[in-house]
Parts: sequence; structure tokens; C-alpha cells
Amino acid sequence: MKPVYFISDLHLSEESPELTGLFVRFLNSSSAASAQSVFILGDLFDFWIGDDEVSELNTLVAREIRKLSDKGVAVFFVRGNRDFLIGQDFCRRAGMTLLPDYSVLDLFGSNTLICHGDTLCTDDKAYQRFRRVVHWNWLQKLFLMLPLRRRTRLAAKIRRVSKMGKQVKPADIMDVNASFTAQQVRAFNAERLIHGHTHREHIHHENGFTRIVLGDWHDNYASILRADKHGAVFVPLEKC
Ligand code: LP5
Ligand code: MN
Repeated sequence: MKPVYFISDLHLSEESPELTGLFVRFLNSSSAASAQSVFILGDLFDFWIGDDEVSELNTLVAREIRKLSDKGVAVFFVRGNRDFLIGQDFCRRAGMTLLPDYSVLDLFGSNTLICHGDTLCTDDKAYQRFRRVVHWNWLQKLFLMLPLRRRTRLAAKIRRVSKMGKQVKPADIMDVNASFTAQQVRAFNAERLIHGHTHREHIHHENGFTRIVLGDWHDNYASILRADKHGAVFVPLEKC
């Protein structure tokens, strides 16, 4: 059985072409080409204001992902808190399948729950309130009707508020809530959880299940998890 790869939190933007370079390197690696599937668990982009924004960056990203899927590798995408507006149009362009917020995979015989991770941070009440509001369908529709320039300005404003807020929020409320997380894992009848969002790359063995946290991509570092019949490990990009 071919391996399966998991990545998240690349936060690609025009401002960090080096991260786009790392991603392209991964997509073109022999490991990615010989994978069964690649799961992108959200925050692929630093922010997303609608599939109708066709930029040089997202055109390149869509083309590179499609090249991999054209090789027969199934690419799946779960939305993050930065790119929750990615829709079917972009996924079609990239040749990837859009998944719901939570999915359970039979990963080499082990039931594995996957999600971005933001929904598990239930102690961050302000964020959860914000999330509920920006997921209102009518509000998203209204936002998507605005001119692109207006949307960009609004997104930048929200990013500024978010950045400032993070400086004063206690670090522990920005992590997953342990009992809510355990409850979700049990509800989905899973024995393993893979998520991103918190950027705290680690493999935890706790509360009777394994919780794998994907890291963010930064400073020439790519957080890549490989799962195969032997288990799941982080692999350096150089070995891919
Ligand atoms: O992303 P990060 O790591 O900085 O922080 C997240 C949470 N913040 C977010 C916001 C995103 O960064 C911004 C996404 C931009 C999307 C663009 C499209 C917008 C579309 C709107 C469609 C209807 O997710 C942050 C968490 C942190 O993770 C850790 O988990 O704490 O949560 C917040 O910062 C939320 C704040 O606590 C409350 C936000 C109030 C926002 C008020 C908006 C004011 C702007 C005024 C514009 C009119
Ligand atoms: Mn996130």
C-alpha cells in the first residue's frame, strides 16, 4: 500500500515566495508522486477572499496541485480558518477534492479523524464567535458580491485585528481543549486524530488516542507527515 501524506498551515502568499517554492518542491518530489493521496488540512493560503480572485500565485498553486493529481495521486482539501472561502471552483482547478470540516479515514486499518483544528480550540470563545459569524451563508454570499479590492481591504483589517488579539490572548486558550477533543474523537469512533492550526508540531499519546499536530511551514521548514502501514512520522522535505 502506498503512503499517504498530510500537510497544513503553509500560509502561502505573494509575500513569501520561498514557501511557495517549498510547496512546489514537495508536489514535484518522488515521494508525492508515489503517494496514494495527499491531504491538505487547511490554511494552504494566508487568506482567501473568493475563488473569483485569479492571481498569479493561486494559478501557479492550482496548476502544480493538478499536475500531481494528474499523476493519479488523490489530493484532498479541508478548509482552514484563513481559507474557509475556498470553494469547488478552485478545487476543480487544482484537481482536488473538497472535504467537510471533519472526516474519518481508514488509514492502514486505523480509524483516523482529520480536521483543520480551529474548531477544537473551544476555549478561544472570541474566535469561536467570530467563526460562527463568518460561516453564515448569507454573510459569505454578501462578502463575495463585494469588489475584490474591498474584500482584500476587509481581509487585511481582520488579519490585523487577529494578529493584535493573539499577542494578548493566553497561549493555552489558543490550543485545543483536551476534553472537547477527546469527545470528538470518541464521537467519530476514531483512534487517531490529525490536525493543524495550532502550529505545535507533535505526536501526542493521550486520553487513549494518538493526536498528531501538523506544524506550519516557515523559514525553509516544511512540516510533512507520512503515514504508511508502519505508522505515521514526520519526514524532512529533503527525504521526499
Ligand atoms: O489566523 P491567525 O493565526 O492570526 O488567528 C486565528 C484566529 N483568527 C482568524 C482570522 C483570520 O486570521 C483572518 C481570516 C481572513 C479571511 C478573509 C475573508 C474574510 C471573509 C469574511 C466572510 C464573511 O481566524 C484567531 C485565533 C487564533 O487563530 C488562534 O486560534 O485566536 O481568532 C481571532 O483573532 C478572532 C478574534 O478573537 C475576534 C475577531 C474579531 C474580528 C473583528 C473584525 C473587525 C474587522 C472590521 C472589518 C469591518
Ligand atoms: Mn489555522
